[in-house]
Amino acid sequence: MSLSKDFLWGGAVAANQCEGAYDVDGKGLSLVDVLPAGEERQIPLFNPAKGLKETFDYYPSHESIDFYHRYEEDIKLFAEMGYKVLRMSISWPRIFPKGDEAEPNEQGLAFYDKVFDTLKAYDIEPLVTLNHFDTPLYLAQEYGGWYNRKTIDFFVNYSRVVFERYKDKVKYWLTHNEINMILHIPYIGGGLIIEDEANAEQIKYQAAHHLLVGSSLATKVGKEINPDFQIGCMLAAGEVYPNTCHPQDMLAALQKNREQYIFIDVQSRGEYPSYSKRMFEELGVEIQQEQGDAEILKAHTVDFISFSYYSSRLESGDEEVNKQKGAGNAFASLKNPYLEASDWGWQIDPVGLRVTMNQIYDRYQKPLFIVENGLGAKDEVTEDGKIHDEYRIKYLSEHLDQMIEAVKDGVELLGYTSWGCIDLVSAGSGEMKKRYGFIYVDRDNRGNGTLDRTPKDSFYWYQKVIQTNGEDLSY
Ligand code: P53
Repeated sequence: MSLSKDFLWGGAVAANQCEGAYDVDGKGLSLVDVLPAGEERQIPLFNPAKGLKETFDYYPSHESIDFYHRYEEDIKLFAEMGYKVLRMSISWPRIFPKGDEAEPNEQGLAFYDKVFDTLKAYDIEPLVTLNHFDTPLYLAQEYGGWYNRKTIDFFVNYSRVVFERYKDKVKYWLTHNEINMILHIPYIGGGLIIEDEANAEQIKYQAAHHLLVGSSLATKVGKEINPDFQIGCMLAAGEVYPNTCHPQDMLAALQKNREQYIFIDVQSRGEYPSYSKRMFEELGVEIQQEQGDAEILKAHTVDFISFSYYSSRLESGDEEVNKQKGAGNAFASLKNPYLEASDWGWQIDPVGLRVTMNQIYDRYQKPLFIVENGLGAKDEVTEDGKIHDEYRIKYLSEHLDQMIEAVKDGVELLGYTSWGCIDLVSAGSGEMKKRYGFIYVDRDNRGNGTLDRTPKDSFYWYQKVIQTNGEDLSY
């Protein structure tokens, strides 16, 4: 048997993409609550300052898949698949509607008590992200989001409240989702509304510094409240390959990889890496640190490294060649001739998962947790009322196969949660039709549909995978 018997199999969702109930029981507005779907969403170019003055006719997050009212039914289905873990997030503005209040919203706290109690009834361990693209909108508008150092205090206060409240119900925590995404989608990653493009790098890296200090301070507080907490960081991963074996391409790939790893280097090793000095100089970035920041970062590092993996990427050392990069994803990449791509242009590379896992483990030597992986695809309900999603099964089977190879290579892996285990709103495009789930949700891009849940073929396949602890990936 390749995986340990307590391997944590499960799925992942995020509050901002599944809960809906956007203004119910005292919740404040989240960053995504003012974003429309489709073309107009324009991540990372969307300007919410402008968006707020306009009104869009449809906001996908307002109702989403209504997990807020349907969590019992959904968790029951997760249990039927055999989940050992559910990765989820707490909506910060449900607990602190504006973000800067002294006292939390009790109704928000009560909701997550009910969710955790339901999970416990099915023996499903929660893995909870404190900040999954969910800084309160008010903090973005009034304070400038994470660019403002005060946001650290608001975040730590919020973290303290939820750690205290759920200290006996939750053991596994992540601080910020995909911390490096602040460089690519600064609005949903950090509540940054960047009007001064010339200063964009400075703003993003300064905000990232605040995310890092906030993460370390939250880790400190968490460990004081319950020393048994396991607190991790979260990287949007995917190895960057050189476009050719030209040495300049190799160098460019190395540098692109460092752009991803830089924040995890801090969260795992406790200090900015040696290459950061030159990198910041060349970017014209000067990070304002306060006295004591270095000590805080050093003292409160993470217990494990979690990451999302959808695709590898390709980089050239020749700027002319890099101009051919396709958007497809918030991560622009050159086209890899050896790979096929999803309907949304994300290149499919199962071996890249094995490569990425080995790279991360070589670098940090801490346990890993794959907390997102999956295929966003269009599904069709056939006449028999079913969803035959063999393309998704194929994608997942090939990735799990490579995941197991990496474990055989010696990588320590705590668990695997596929992304969007139930269909939910896409972060990048706001669409419903970009589906990742084992469970189909009847809802379209315009918010039509019954919201009924139907297990897809992949549901029964994943059930078998979990039952056999990954021994049987066949389909
Ligand atoms: P969607 C790209 C763009 C936006 C968010 O993405 C992303 C990525 C991929 O790295 O990150 C994660 O929904 C994120 C999830 C998100 C998922 O990727 O655009 O943590 O919230 O839904 C998939 O297809």
